Amino acid sequence: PNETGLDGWLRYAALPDEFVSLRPRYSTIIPLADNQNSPIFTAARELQLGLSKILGQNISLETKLLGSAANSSIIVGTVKTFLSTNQDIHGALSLKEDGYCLVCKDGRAAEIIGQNDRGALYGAFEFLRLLSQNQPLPEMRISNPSAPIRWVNQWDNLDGSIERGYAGPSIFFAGGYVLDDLARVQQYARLLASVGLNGLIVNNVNSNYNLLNPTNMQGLARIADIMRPWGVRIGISLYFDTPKDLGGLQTSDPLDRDVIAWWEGITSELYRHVPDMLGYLIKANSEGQPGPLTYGRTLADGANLFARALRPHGDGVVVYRAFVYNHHLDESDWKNDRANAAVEYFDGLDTQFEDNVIVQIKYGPIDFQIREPPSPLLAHLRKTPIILELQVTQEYLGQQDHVVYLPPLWKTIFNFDLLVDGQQSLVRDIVSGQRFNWSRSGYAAVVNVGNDPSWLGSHLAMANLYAYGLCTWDPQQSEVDIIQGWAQLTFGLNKTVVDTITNISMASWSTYEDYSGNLGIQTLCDIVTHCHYGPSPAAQDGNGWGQWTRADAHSIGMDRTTATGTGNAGQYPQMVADRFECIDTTPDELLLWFHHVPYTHRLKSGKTVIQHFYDAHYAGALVAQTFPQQWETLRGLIDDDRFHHIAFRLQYQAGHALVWRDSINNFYYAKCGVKDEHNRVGNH
Ligand code: GCW
Repeated sequence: PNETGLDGWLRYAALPDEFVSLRPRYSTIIPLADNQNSPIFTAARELQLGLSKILGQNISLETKLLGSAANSSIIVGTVKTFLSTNQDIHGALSLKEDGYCLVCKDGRAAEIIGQNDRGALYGAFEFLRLLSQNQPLPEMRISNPSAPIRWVNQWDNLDGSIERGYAGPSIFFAGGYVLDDLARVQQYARLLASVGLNGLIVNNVNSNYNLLNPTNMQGLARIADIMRPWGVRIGISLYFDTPKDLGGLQTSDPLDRDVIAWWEGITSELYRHVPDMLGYLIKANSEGQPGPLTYGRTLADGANLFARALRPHGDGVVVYRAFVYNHHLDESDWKNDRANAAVEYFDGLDTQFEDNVIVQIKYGPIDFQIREPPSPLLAHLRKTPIILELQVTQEYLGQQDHVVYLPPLWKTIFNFDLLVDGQQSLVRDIVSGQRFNWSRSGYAAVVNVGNDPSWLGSHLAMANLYAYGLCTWDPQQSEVDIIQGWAQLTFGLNKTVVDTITNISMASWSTYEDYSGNLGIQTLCDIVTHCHYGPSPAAQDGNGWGQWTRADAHSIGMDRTTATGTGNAGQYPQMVADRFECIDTTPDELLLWFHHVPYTHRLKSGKTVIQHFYDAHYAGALVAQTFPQQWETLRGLIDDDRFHHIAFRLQYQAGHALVWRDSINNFYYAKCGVKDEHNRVGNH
């Protein structure tokens, strides 16, 4: 058996005999499609594979409906192809893009009807998921995604390295070119499709113009060809100065006629290679990258340049990142605040973008911290649709060496009510397009898989990729259900296994927050060496990045109020702004994000800030010590390879949690001199 992890949660482990005997025997699988490359055929082949592994049934594929055999067949197709065979498909007519309808008749035959061919594939994966989990098959189930855009962003470089990748080199590139062997890319597309993800940006937002050389264009075509049968379309990140640096032009000014013509040419060339390209992702005027501001133009001028070049070629979009800020910010000015940057830079631009521009916004105003409020920019764009950017890669969150199951963090953002115009405006309803009537909006997550057999460097971290797909499909799905389902698919149905993985995962985010940065102070990891790993509270001030805590001998926290601080609280809609403006109505977990207070300030919990720091660090480190012990109970219940791989990481994490605890506690004790009520800190 393959226990290396390449199949991730798609292992299709055999069900125990007593369960298999209760399942129907299927006679045939019938894909209703003409084109062998259609995801409908992929669905049929996947069903064939899954049924042979899960139920031990070897079932043939037929391309025609065969009279009475249809009674025990699994038929997979789209609304259109079902209608063309004159079948009654009742409920499926109301499906949304990418949605599917599962109909399992009398427990014998099954129909999997996609709104489009991707939907058919998603329905097939759902069917196989239910079988693997030994759940009953539904008489009829309709399922639609919450948003049309459900993408991943790779931060892969042409040389094969991966920015913020923790699992070996790229599966896409090496030595400046697209790899010859793209077998892993196909396996990756399968994983993405299985959780409803439909797009992928292939290369790092810190992009390299050589991506557009002729050899790499052919390489992009090969990547697109491999992913297409899985319903995953590709797009690319562009380097703004490519006209100058690759095209030999004098400028990359977005309003220059030659520059415009140059991008039009490149875009046509790209569409010749990738006819269904998603479009472009642009990081510009950010962290030293060139952009329209370099040429005295607006961000909208920059985005519209690409939007117009894409327009003649179909439904391509420009995704323009809102991550624009000055990374040489002066901390001595108490009004300066990186968290204000996105709203300031995009001020007044909402109506200036072409209608195929989408703005991609990181979930928080700074940068993927352990806890942030939602970005205020999420409440400012009404006409321009958005993509919410998450990270599956755990850049600041332990880099896959610490287990941090992310949906509980994501839910704090999805469920946040921004109260735009005083009306309910949950972030998830803004992102879905519902709140402002957008037809194309959704989610992207940075997913830095590498060629390690575990994909992310840790088997447990794969729960976050699985969960990301399920959350974009339905952001209201319970995070407990998601982790239980993932554990069953990945490790089998044993209850101890599922419960233990669920317990560790559900405790993991708050545990990591407890032993890293509390009360909204940010993660407190090393930002000086730029590695973003391990405790380094001193690094949080005196840097140009604007990731500050303003900790001195007496007080700590960013004053982001309008009255006395940076005014960031005032960037939120009025009712939210009022809440964050005032200490009494700011929740404890975001206190230091919005307020600068003495270490002895009392929280709503009754504890002082500094005592909370001390206690949380002891509590978090203590919980981390239980992870290896809990895991130990699974010895012999799962395969040895993965057991040891995870045991090793949890043991390491338990140790590193102690390093975190003592580094942070000793640092703040040395700064403020306030004693720990329980006499633990400073007594070593
Ligand atoms: O989180 C920061 C990372 C950079 C990254 C940047 C971005 C790709 O530290 O590595 O660059 O954000 O999102 O553009």
